[in-house]
This record gives sequence, C-alpha cells and structure tokens, in this order.
Amino acid sequence: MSRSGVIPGAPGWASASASGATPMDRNWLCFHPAPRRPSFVPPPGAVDAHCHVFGPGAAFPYAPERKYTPCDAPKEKLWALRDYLGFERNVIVQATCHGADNRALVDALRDSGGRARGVATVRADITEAQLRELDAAGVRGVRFNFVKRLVDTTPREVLLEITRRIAPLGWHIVIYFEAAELPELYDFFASLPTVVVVDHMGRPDVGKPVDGPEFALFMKLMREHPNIWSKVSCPDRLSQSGPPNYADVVPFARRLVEAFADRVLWGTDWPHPNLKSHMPDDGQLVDFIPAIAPDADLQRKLLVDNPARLYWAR
Ligand code: 0GY
Repeated sequence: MSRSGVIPGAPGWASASASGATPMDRNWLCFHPAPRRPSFVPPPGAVDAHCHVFGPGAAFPYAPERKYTPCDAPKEKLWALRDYLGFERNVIVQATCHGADNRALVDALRDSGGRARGVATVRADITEAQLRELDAAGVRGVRFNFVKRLVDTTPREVLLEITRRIAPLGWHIVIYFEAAELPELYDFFASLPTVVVVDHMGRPDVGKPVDGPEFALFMKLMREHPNIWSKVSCPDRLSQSGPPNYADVVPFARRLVEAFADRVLWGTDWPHPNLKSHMPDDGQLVDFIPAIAPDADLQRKLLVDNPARLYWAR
C-alpha cells in the first residue's frame, strides 16, 4: 500500500472534482478510475518523465490566467500510481493551469524524498534567490509552451531572457508545440543553447506517413542538433486508431527511440489534461513501451539512463 493509503482503482482513488474557488470544467475527464496493472515490468530505477500534479485547488489555487480548471490530482495519488505501475521516480512538469505559480510543484518535489524532479514555468523577472530555491527543491528545467489553446503567446525576447537566466544553473528547456508550427519555430528551437526536450514528439499528425515531409522535419531537427531530445509520450493524444494499442503512433515513436536512443524520455502524462476522446488506462500506456523500445537495452536507456543523466546528475 502506498504511504497515502490510496491505491489506484480502490475507493478514494478517483477524483471527481476540483477543490478551491472554481468547479472543474463541465466536460473535464478525470484520470482513469481503475487502471490495470501493466504486463510490462519497467527496469529498476525507471522514471515516469512526464506527469503533472493539479492542486489540490484548496491548498494550491489554480492560476487566474488558466485556460482550464481540472479535477484535483494531488501528489499522494501520483506517488501511488508510480508504485502501482512499477516506476521509482517522476519528473513533474508544471501544468498551465498553475501558470507560473510553482507552489504545488515545489510542494510535491519536497515531499518526494529526492524521487521527483521538476520542470517549472517562470517569468523573466524571477529573482536569483527564487531560481536557487527552485533548484534546491529539485527543479532542473523550464517549459516553453507554444500550444495556443493552452497559453497566451510569450514574446521571443522574453523566452530568450529566461534562457539567459536559467542556463547558468545547468537547467534545460522543455518545449511544447504542434507539428504544424514547427516550420515557423524551427530556427528559434535550433538556436537555443541549452539541452532542449520536445514534448510528445512534437505532436505529429500520425495520419500522415512517418516518412513524409512533416515528420522528416522533426527528425532533421533531432539529427542536426545533438542537444535536442524528445519525449516519446502521449500516444493517447496523437492516435487516431486509439486504445488499447495506439498502433498508428508506434512507427513514429519507435523511429525516434531507435535513431536517438540516448536522447529519448518516456512519461505517462498522468493525469492527462484536456483529453476529450477517452481517458487512457495508465497500465495500457506502460504496455505501449515494449512496442516502441523493443529490447532491454533500449528500454533501459529510455526509462533509466537518459532521465537519470538529465535529472539526477546532482
Ligand atoms: C500535456 C498536455 C497538455 C496540457 C498541458 O500544461 C498543460 O496544461 O501540458 C495538453 O492539453 O495538450 O503535456 O500534459
């Protein structure tokens, strides 16, 4: 049993609402009420390198500028899911519903006993002391979000100023964008001086061929810039064929894993913000891993070695 006493699928697991000042969005889908235990057993030291905490809103209010109000997804449940799925560590990515208020993230990192690292959202005027405090809590990067339904546009000069501020800490930049935006953003991404981690393979349209020009541009970005990494995550967001196998996403993710074995990361994306088509079973998502990383060597790099190098070097 997890420390919180909550087990995925048991009474008390599923959240039905947000807490705090605002109710969750009317059409919000909460995380899976009873995920199955995966058949695939992650190797020792495995990291879920993309997940979030939401609130709880009563303790950590959602940001006024947010584009959605989710159901609460507190740290205790994230730890319970980690244990249930057979993972040892988490990388928690600041979600847009918390804006640049990283308190829920920092609270989770401090509670994790060193088993979680974080990716924050910061503004360019953050002080040195605040940056050092985030670093001490376990933050190792910032996220730049270009998905228009999630955030208002931040000017490039501001992003470059943030880059200048965080680079001396050895932090990296996580970027989130849609594949259709890559031609316009390509040069900016290529110019970033830190390690850069792309969320969800740059969100390819998997209805297009894996050998077609759209995904070729992303492969080129990865090939020509050894500082750029990719998360091979979120088949549930990208798939048109759907669960349980998300078969149409496999060729894209597998191509990245095989071509850039030392620069790929994997994560559940729990609690799966903004999904409308279905809510993925987290156990099924873990069982997707052997389809995209077919041997033990690739699995160890994807789940253990790569995230350890990026997030637990110190
Ligand atoms: C994701 C995806 C989404 C949302 C966020 O921070 C967020 O709000 O990341 C999305 O809606 O595509 O990576 O979890």
